[in-house]
Amino acid sequence: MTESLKLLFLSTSVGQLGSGLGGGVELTVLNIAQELHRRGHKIAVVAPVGSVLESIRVIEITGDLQVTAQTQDYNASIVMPADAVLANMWEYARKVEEEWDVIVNFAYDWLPFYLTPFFRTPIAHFISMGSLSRSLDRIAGQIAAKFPGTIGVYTVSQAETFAFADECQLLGSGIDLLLYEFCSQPEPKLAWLGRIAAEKGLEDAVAAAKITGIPLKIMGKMQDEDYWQKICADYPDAPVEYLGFMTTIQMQKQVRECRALLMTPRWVEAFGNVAIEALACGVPVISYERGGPAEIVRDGLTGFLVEPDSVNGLVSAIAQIDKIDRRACRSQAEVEYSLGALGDRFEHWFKSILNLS
Ligand code: HBI
Repeated sequence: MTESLKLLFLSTSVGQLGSGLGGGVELTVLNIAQELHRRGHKIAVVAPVGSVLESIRVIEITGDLQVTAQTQDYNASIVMPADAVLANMWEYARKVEEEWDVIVNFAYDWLPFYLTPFFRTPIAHFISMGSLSRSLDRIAGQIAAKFPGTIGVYTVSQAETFAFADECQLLGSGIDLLLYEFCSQPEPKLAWLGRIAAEKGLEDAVAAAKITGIPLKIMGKMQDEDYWQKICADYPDAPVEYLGFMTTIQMQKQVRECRALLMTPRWVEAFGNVAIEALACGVPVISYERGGPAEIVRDGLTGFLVEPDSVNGLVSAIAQIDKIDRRACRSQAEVEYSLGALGDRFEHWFKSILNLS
């Protein structure tokens, strides 16, 4: 048993943990907090008021949520609301920093990076998306140079969107496999999971459902209502159903019965937690060969990688989906994406920052 570390996590700033507004990083924060807590480390998570994180201690902070980075222009100025919850979260961290061994930032925002040199306690930054803004690229590059080894990312393709790719610790992701039940006999339906927003390319999955006539079950946070309404107007008779934002248990009950998960990222998806959630249920993943999913899916073995933005590519992959052995999907999740493997990578990262490993 290694000595236990005291780790203060500062959450994403765009929504309460549990709301789905924080997308995949919400699951990442929960899984890492739970796994490191299980190993005996002391964990607390600072997050916007209203956040819930199962059995993990949450310190709730009031204030205005941050504007989401992916809706801003690359050259946009840094936006800070008047009573920014992000600033209030870091004001709290400044007050208590002496009580912690490492402060871990999960917000994709300029401020935590800017504040880093003013703190005595080491700060680890987990960057949860690819390059989206000049201001973040610049400040994160400065921190990567000044504090080597303190920047963590999910995947190689995500790191490569930044000039400081070589300085990034590759941490991947992982899930609690006990929550996902293998299904060997799927029903004739497909799944699409994720925030309903333009960067996720949902319209292509809807188009593929229309062409194949196979019902598509859509689950995830309704982030951009206008975007969804436009899809419904463009594809009025596509066999699709929006099931809303669900808990992991509810979501996997639906997904496990599907013949495949469709992933249609328009952007460089940093990881794609939904891909490993599907694999854990034995569900093959059909994804554009772009970003994180391209590093997860074993083409022809646990799903298919398709030419990016090609609806016809999705359609021909769907036609071959029975070639995939669903047990191979589950075993890939077990071998590569367990909580234990994830916990090892993060524990090693924190200890290397403290020069303990
Ligand atoms: N935008 N400004 C900002 N800050 C975040 O922490 C943030 C975001 N957009 C999306 C997001 N976080 C998460 O949904 C992704 O990191 C997964």
